[in-house]
Amino acid sequence: MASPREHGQQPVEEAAGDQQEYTTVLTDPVNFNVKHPLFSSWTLWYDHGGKRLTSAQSWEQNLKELITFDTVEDFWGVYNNIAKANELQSGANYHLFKKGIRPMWEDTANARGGKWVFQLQKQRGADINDYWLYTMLACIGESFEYEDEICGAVVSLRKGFSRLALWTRSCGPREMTEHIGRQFKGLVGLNMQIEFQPHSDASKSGAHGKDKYVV
Ligand code: MGP
Repeated sequence: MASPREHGQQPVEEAAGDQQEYTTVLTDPVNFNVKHPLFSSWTLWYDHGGKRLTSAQSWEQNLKELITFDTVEDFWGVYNNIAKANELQSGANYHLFKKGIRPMWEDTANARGGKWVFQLQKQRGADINDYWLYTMLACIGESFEYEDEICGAVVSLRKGFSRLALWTRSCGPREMTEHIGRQFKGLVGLNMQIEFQPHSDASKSGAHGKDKYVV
């Protein structure tokens, strides 16, 4: 079981391996041009859904890697210059994943994992933008106690509804997975039941129906 990270605990200095000091905008108060580093680099992917897919390979061919960023400023630069989630065409998805994790079940980081998921009806179109933004901020801000469990998130536009999913590295223990689900709801301000689905069920590779939780 992964151990929870204390909120606000900052691994950057350890990772740097020396006594490096934090760099902030105040480091250069004249030029005021220092960017705020994220804990990790994140990659935004897009797929348009498009034509009916017949194989894992053709599904993957639809995936486009848009950009990787590792600062707060670059995140907002991307966010402010791409289509909002509710402007995507039906069938399309944005995927935001830690750099190095492909947004697919087959990636080793996802292969034994699953997703916390909820749907909104189409008439709540604008709400999905807020939920997607709060989800991305929770991810890049590494706000989850079981941070190592978080692989990424996906927003999906479909006919009549939209869907948001938080992908985790594993499906348990139950206590940990449910904790992540409850924290996800709190961080995005969601007041409805959400469901956990193991990827093995979605991919039908050994679907077993267990590890299905609700919070
Ligand atoms: P989906 O978009 O996650 O489900 O997957 P949805 O929205 O219920 O279905 P849709 O038809 O309305 O889009 C749709 C299909 O995309 C799956 O049945 C797979 O064929 C393919 N697919 C999706 N994902 C996330 C993966 C993946 O990670 N790997 C592979 N190989 N195929 C995937």
